Amino acid sequence: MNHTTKSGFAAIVGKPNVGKSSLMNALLGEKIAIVSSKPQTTRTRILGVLTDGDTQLCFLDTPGFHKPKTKLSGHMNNVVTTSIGEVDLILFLVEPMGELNEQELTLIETFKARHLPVILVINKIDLVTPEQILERIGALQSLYEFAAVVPVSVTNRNGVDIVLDELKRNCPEGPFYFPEDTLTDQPERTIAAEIIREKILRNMRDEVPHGTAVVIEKMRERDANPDILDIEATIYCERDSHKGMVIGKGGQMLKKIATDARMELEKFLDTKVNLKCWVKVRNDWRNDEKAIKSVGLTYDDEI
Ligand SMILES: Nc1nc2c(ncn2[C@@H]2O[C@H](COP(=O)(O)OP(=O)(O)OP(=O)(O)O)[C@@H](O)[C@H]2O)c(=O)[nH]1
Ligand SMILES: [Mg+2]
Repeated sequence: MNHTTKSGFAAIVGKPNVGKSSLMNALLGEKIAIVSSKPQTTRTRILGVLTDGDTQLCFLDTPGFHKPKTKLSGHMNNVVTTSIGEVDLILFLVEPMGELNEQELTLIETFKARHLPVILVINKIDLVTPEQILERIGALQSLYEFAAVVPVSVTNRNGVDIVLDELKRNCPEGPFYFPEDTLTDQPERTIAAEIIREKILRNMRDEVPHGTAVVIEKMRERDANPDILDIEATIYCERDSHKGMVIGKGGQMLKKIATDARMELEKFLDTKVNLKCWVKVRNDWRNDEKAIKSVGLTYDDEI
């Protein structure tokens, strides 16, 4: 068979909250990465695979690149720089307005060192005027020679197909890395834990959700009724006072989080789910290497 295929890894990078995970989900047409209005939602590298005709694109959604404040955020930033070092292409996401921050300028310096094709995605254009978009494009093009510049609104699904065209155009030739029906390498347990964490992020305010981690203790079809999947999860938080807030008055907050999570889990796993969540305290776990490891968040060098 003399049939040329294209395949490549593309890292999705940018500062926190610019819409990286939203864009990956939109490109894949499936939600595999959680999304919230709070910065630093994504904590690890999330693989998403899109096989479209002769091209296979392997996306690495990464945590927002930021000024690290805890050991965990150091790990998160490492995921970004390592990913940039391992891919064929970069999708660099920026907001449509405001100044670029120090971390974004650092990312651009990293691109220069790697000589990779970088597709600049200006996201959230639904929030600005066409004049502001043009101004933004000009300012960014003076900093780097991007392979393409695509203004996008993931929310309105505006421009997402153009990003896909540019990815295909810039993708190198090569054999597929994964079977054609692969979507992600995340185990169902990991996705389940992330869905619960997303509901914590969406239901709670301030610093509490950032200090939580979710571990699935059990995920099993019920012996007496295999149509029901029993899931047990522990929500770790970093202080006693946070535990109280996660549980809420009369257990209301935890109930809301668990109900929201169960509904999405049932849709995602296409089965009835019985979800039990416990809340435990692990003091200042985000600065404790052992604890970071035990909740599965150490940075792993391998794809
Ligand atoms: N107005 C607007 N909001 C958007 C758009 N795309 C994403 N968002 C919102 O931006 C917020 C952040 O989205 P995420 O996809 O979680 O951002 P991220 O870059 O992955 O964030 P981190 O994982 O924290 O680095 C969410 O509230 C999204 O709904 C867009 O095109 N327009
Ligand atoms: Mg994200």
